[in-house]
Amino acid sequence: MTKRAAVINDLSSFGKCSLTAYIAVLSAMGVQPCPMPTAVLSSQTEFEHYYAKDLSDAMPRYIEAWRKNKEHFDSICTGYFANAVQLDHALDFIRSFKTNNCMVLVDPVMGDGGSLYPAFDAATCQKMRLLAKEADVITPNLTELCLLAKADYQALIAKRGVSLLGSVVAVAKKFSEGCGVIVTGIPDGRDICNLVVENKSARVIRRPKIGGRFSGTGDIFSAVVSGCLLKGKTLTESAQIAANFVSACVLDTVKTLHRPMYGVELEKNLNLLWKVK
Ligand code: PXL
Repeated sequence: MTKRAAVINDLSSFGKCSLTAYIAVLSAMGVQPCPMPTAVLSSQTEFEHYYAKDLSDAMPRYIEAWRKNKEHFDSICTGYFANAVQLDHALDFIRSFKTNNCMVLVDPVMGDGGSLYPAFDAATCQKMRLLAKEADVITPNLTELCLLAKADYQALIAKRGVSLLGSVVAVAKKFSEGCGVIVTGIPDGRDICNLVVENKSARVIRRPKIGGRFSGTGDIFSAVVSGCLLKGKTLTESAQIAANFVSACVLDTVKTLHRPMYGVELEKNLNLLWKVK
């Protein structure tokens, strides 16, 4: 039977992030995405003008309806939340629907480049820590890892090379307590690294850095990882496939006249995911 993933994330019309990324990626991988939108936005929040409709009130109603219909999920993936209350609803969701055969992936979307996104504050960070503790796998970027583990981002980023990666492994191990961690998008010279930390082991997945920062790449990465894990891949294999896919999308993007906040050339590369067995 086709596997199902509940995806708790926002729906942004421009930016190719969150639900638009997840729905495309999971569908291409033969997994049914079941979206629970946390908010609908005319575009992601980096655009100069955007409209956002908070769907906090809808979340408990989805949970109630899905509970009554006895729905089940092979995976639960969480992403962007518009406020701290939504994190309580997500915790409730996980406690209602997580079974032994259900993989929980928390992408602790909170910030990037050392700063928080507009909707986030200390209260949301604290709740995100609780949510991350429920996860089998988390996919923070460096900023988010530091927020989760209460580590100093500036001190970490000031280190370079082996020293930076070694320190990130130590922070990730301290926070994770058994869950798999992929720290995404760590800059290292001309490369961009993803660090897979699992059961005391650590692997670096290194790809050449192409262009600057693009909207949605973290969401595309996490979506590919969750699709791969549902296909039985290991965490390291999943991270490698996701890194290759994001690189292919970015490579196509920089060839064209592009605007980073509009995201990457996702659609024309989805065929690469059909082949993931
Ligand atoms: O890709 C992360 C993300 C998700 N959702 C919304 C965002 C962002 C990043 O800015 O604004 C609405």
